[in-house]
Amino acid sequence: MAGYASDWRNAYSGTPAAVVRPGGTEEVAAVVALCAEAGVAMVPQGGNTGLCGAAVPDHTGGQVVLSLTRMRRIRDVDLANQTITVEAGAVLKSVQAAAAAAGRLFPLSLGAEGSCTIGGNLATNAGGTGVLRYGTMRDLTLGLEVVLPDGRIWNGLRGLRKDNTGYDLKQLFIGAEGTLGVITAAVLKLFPAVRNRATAWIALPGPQAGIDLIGILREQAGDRLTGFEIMSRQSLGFVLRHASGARDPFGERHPWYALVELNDTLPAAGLDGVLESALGDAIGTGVVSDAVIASSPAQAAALWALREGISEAQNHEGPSLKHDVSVPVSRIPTFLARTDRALRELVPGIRIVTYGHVGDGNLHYNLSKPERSGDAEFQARAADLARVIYDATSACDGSISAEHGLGQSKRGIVADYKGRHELDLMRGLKQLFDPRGLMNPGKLLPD
Ligand code: FAD
Ligand code: 2HG
Ligand code: ZN
Repeated sequence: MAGYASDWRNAYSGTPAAVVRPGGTEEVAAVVALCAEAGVAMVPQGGNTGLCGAAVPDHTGGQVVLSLTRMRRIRDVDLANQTITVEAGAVLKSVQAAAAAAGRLFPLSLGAEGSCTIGGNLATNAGGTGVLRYGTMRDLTLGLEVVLPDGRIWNGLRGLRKDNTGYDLKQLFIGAEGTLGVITAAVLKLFPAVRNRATAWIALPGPQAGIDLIGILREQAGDRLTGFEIMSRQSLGFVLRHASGARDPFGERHPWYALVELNDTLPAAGLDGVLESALGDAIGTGVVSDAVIASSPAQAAALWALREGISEAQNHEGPSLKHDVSVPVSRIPTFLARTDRALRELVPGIRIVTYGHVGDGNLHYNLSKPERSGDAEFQARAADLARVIYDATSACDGSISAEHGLGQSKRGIVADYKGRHELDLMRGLKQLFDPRGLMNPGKLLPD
């Protein structure tokens, strides 16, 4: 059962009572009904790539892991309706491939796409690198099929873009981290296939320049701006040190970098020209220090690998204290300047690995220990460091979890950053859906 008992990073582990792998919705319902009858807690699990311990059971030996990974069928592709209906255990990459085979795009894209599942993407409201243009999983979902905590099946598999018949129940299960029921299938939106892309790696003097560049690109490329990722030199440095074949696109070091992607559905959209002209203007005004535009899909993939490799590379540098925050885009430069300073005062020599989906205001503000410091010594400071980051996030009207969720890691501390009435309503919903508290207990909600 080892693969189901701990997460991708081995940061969280537990002791399952059993691992159950149903092959269809009726089987999920039967398992859930049996667990409910016996009063046994359940932990829904997909690809187990989550980063906050939400898919891992506790240590009591009393929780059943309910793995959806056998349920991976593509049930339907409806081209006229621009939808795809898939089972919850389908791996994201296979859903992207099924859409492509039908001449369409399913736009959710993230580093774990070869292993994470649609059920996990829904339960965490996954974001990733295409949110700027296509939105998060909430925006990409039209309908759900869910097994409720008592074993009843709710068939909400409606492929409708308009439906004003009351509360939008599917949105409650999205982002619920498996605490309200088990998602077994979903109707997802498809988009026209992308036929033209332009990708650039850009050197920036600082985060403010990144924000200015987003403005220039929005003005000149409109909604062709699909991805805008930012990375500090520290983040790129880890990738260059640990990822095989990684190469710095520039001869000299720069403090910050951006990775930009434009896309279009027209084959001859001339995106390289649009990007070249916008970057030329940005270089002229000192917003951008240097830039390279990928001249082939292989080169674009190599640039994306530098970005996607940060998470893995940081694992080689000892414990990575992850903070997945969002603040309004306009406040990012001030937020970073103040918080970087406060963190360095608290732990001199700390290595701050800042990167992420800055176009969405979402930063992965991850911390590595100072060179030559011990793992345990650094871990002992984790709570103090998190407090500095979350207080600063809150002061900027931000969120302490932009995309990974609360799971085990942030469920306690969230109580300090959400209003009492909001938490009361959340607890009320949990009580309504799962009065006996059997669905993924110990996750998301504070005690
Ligand atoms: P799991 O880890 O198995 O589960 C996650 C949560 O969903 C748990 O609470 C679990 O109980 C619940 N769950 C799973 N399946 C179901 C179901 N069928 N019904 C109800 N609840 C269910 N996330 C982002 O948002 N953006 C990123 O860019 C991103 N990049 C990543 C890069 C790497 C290298 C890694 C390792 C992770 C990344 N993640 C990212 C985090 C993670 O991949 C996502 O949260 C993903 O959506 C989790 O999917 P999963 O199938 O692995 O879910
Ligand atoms: C990403 O954007 C992921 O690369 C993972 O959300 C971030 O590992 C992390 O902290
Ligand atoms: Zn991310």
